Amino acid sequence: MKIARAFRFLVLVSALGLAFAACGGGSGGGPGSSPSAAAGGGTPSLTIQGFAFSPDTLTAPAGDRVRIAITNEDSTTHSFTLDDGGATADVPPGQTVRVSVTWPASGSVGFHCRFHPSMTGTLAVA
Ligand SMILES: [Cu+2]
Repeated sequence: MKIARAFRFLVLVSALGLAFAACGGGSGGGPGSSPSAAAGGGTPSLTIQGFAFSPDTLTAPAGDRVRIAITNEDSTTHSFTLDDGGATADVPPGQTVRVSVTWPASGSVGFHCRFHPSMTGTLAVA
């Protein structure tokens, strides 16, 4: 009984994951990589549009390893770069890039776009 319920939940989560993947689909040939990493408490997402991060603040528990999906809806390359240098990734126009980030132990850490320093945001401890 319990197991059946858990299984159903897993199926639902997988379906959601597929829907997400389908959404981001550009011109075919997408990465066929396994979406199994989604099993760690959800993947927060950031959208870049109009030279701004949305939302500009993400929260997670202190010290968590979190995978963030960043989608660039502008027509120029942006980046997601932690102010403390802990992670960086370029995000080409129209694409979604996933970055693994270790959340700060306390307080918050800023992030920015290395190409456009006026684009900023914050990772805050929940
Ligand atoms: Cu930028």
